[in-house]
Amino acid sequence: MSASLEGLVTEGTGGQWRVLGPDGSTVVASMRGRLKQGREDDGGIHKLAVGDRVTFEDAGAGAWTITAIHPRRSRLARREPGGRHGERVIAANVDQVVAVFAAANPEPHERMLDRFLVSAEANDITARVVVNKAELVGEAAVRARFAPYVNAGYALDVVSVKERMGLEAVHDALMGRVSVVTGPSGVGKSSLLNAMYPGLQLRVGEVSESVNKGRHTTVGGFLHPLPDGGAIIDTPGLREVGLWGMEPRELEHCFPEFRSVLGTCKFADCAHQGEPGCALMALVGHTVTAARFDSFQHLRAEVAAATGRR
Ligand SMILES: Nc1nc2c(ncn2[C@@H]2O[C@H](COP(=O)(O)OP(=O)(O)OP(=O)(O)O)[C@@H](O)[C@H]2O)c(=O)[nH]1
Ligand SMILES: [Mg+2]
Ligand SMILES: [Zn+2]
Repeated sequence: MSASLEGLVTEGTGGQWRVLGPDGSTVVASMRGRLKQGREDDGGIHKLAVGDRVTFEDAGAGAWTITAIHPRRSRLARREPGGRHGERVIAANVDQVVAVFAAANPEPHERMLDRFLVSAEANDITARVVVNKAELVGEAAVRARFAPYVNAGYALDVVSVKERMGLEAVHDALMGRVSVVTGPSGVGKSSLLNAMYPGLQLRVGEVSESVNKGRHTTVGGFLHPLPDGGAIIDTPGLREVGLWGMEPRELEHCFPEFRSVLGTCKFADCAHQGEPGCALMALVGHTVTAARFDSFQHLRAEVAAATGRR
């Protein structure tokens, strides 16, 4: 009879999970059969994800079994296309999403940033924006370009790994929290994490996620515990987050700077597409930028098309 241990899921797909135990070592474990047979509508907790806290035990002969999944305090999930029971948990117990872009090389795409932020908002998870390679255009230019995000309420860190500028603020923001770090390839995510935590030794300058490209079932990621508490989760999942199953009404609330006027348009079903008395459109050019409003319209068209297909 072996003792039960508590651990943290750091990686896993295809039924095998890496679990970090209390002594700091990692074992490969599989879920006890009974857990696997849980139903979709039991809260989804039976579907294990990176970031989950679990109870596990020695099954003998080098094998380990996960016997319980602990309740989650949050999760980053995407709904599955076409299914109303469908949500796939990308990571569990996430405190924040850190969206990393480069000031240049590669050029930042605000539309993609907006998509990451909407994904975080839809899951009630805080998000912050980090812009690296600031030395390429200068800090002032970065702050000017990303001002709409600060106005929307997001924390913005302007950094340069190359010049070791701004790293301390990001370090403080990560400390003690579980952060999903995401962003396009080549912006310097691995470089940034290595600069703050040399022990991580992440590979730099390679397209590290290419293994997962085109495999849409693979939404697993890696959790790296941080030496001073907290962890970072590196997942390809968020990049593929479609906004399936989201209603246009729900999308509006995922833009924090829209919230104060939602529900106050002249028409209750206002789509904010030129209707008279639209309170949201009245903000464009003032507290809502044309670019963010444009992003909203694009995403709105996407969710409306997906709703129509269901
Ligand atoms: N100019 C400049 N280049 C940087 C800076 N930080 C990182 N780089 C370079 O950017 C390139 C990509 O860095 P990575 O850390 O591999 O980028 P990544 O975001 O982890 O990319 P993926 O793993 O593919 O998602 C490397 O050649 C780095 O040396 C910076 O502050 N300034
Ligand atoms: Mg990388
Ligand atoms: Zn309106």
